[in-house]
Amino acid sequence: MNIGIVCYPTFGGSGVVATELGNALAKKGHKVHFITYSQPVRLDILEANIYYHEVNVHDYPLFDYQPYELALSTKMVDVVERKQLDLLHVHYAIPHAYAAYMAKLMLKDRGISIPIITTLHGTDISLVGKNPSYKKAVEFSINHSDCVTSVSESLREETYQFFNCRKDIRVIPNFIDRKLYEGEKQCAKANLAPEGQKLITHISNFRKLKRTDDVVRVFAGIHKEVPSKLVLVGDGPDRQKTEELARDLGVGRDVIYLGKTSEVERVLCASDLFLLTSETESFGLAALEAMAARVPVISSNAGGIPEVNIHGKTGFLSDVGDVTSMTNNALGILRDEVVLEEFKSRAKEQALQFDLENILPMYEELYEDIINEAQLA
Ligand code: GMT
Repeated sequence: MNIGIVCYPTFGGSGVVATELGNALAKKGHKVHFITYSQPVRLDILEANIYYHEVNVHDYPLFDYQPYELALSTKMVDVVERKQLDLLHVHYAIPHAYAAYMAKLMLKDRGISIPIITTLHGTDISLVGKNPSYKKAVEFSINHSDCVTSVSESLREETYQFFNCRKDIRVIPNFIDRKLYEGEKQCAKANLAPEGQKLITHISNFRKLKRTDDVVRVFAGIHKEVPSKLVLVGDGPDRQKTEELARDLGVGRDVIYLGKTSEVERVLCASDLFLLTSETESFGLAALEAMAARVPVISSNAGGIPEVNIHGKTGFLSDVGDVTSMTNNALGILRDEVVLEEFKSRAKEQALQFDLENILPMYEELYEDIINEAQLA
């Protein structure tokens, strides 16, 4: 197949999923064309079957806001026409699904029919999409996609609750590539915890909804009883606040900030516990990646997290903001090496259900269905 993928090229979960999906499709022999405003961070640009088409937004002084959607839909038309794409798969509804619909109309005018698949990732529905400034456009774009997928059952339900959605939304969960977590790799344990302390990890974009102050509070509770270090990966608006809280709680010296790094596996393989305290989370890809590296998860029970982290088996779930419960659950795992080992094994086992080998065929099947339907129409 000849597939167009539109996504955010940044470290965000939706961009990571889109890029890893494209990389995997290319390995299977499909031609994959990425249409983005800069090169996606995890893109295997030098591999066969991967093509990159940059969307150029011109900085014209008349505009306070440059018309990105216009540039994007024009680029989609251009790539579909020149590269004879079979379909466009857009990740994150805003503004990608909207721009794709415009591209579809423009292509129709030029005698080309192109099916559009929109994958909903979370904040495009739960946060940004509900904003009155965008809601009608998001609803319209979803209803005019040829197919809509969501990364969890929870996100699917939320979409039906908040939008007048006429589409049958297919759930295709996020995935990990088990191979990334196997074999020899330079685990960072000795550098991060030289005295054999337990390593507690959190990875996010440090936005308000991640509640990173809860991460620090839970860590402070763990630290009182178990020699430990907290590793924070990623960056975002709340990072400084989080750092200050760690100092105020007297644990600043045992918090390690790594910022944005692409060596996540080297950190995870050294970790004993992963914290995800989010207020809302459609799936929690970071938690799944931790589990793939045999790391149990202490999390909130928000959104789709319970579909990934199984309470009492791969970690524990608590109500959003219940720092005491999260701390007690963490200590319950960390205090006993046998218990910790059991949780680690079960976390890995659960993560393997989301292996790329199981999820990739779901997308391929969907693409084939959509292309066949478009040909019949
Ligand atoms: O979590 C974020 O803020 C990033 C966001 C994104 O769109 O890049 O992540 C969302 O998509 C991920 C991949 O599908 C999901 O694993 C995350 O749970 C989801 N984030 C939220 O729903 C808050």
